[in-house]
Amino acid sequence: MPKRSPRSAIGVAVALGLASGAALAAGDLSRQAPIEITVDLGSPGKHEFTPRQLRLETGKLYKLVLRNGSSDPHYFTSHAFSQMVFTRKVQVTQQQSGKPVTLAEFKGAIREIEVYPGQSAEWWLVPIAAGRASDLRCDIKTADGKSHAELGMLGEIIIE
Ligand SMILES: [Cu+2]
Repeated sequence: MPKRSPRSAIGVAVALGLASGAALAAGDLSRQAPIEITVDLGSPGKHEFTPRQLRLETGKLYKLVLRNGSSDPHYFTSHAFSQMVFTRKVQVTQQQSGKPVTLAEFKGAIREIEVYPGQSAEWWLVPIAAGRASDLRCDIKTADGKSHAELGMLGEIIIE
């Protein structure tokens, strides 16, 4: 067995230290404690996103709660946003005996979520690119043929 000199042992320790430091810096960004942001999709009699502008930062985990308290279904659609985020999961939960119970989890790239009246969905995601997604909209049509977007259901997501 070759004898290792003290000098090379230090070299190995430094190399290992650098390697584990790099691993810590990278880590699994999708396993952080999430920052929760709630977006209201419509409100009784109004087709709008509240807030209509979201600001997120790259590298942080967000739990985007899409809550529909209105009496119409609504979409949360932004092709640009979908290209700038990594989706950990989309989750649907339900209150059962006062506790939230997860009904389903969806994994993989998400482009659009529809939330039914009185329901909500959680989009867990990590923004990976900075930019401005100005195409947030709901394209559901009302009885007279106008889309909710035409009635003002538009929004913007800024990732810094
Ligand atoms: Cu809508």
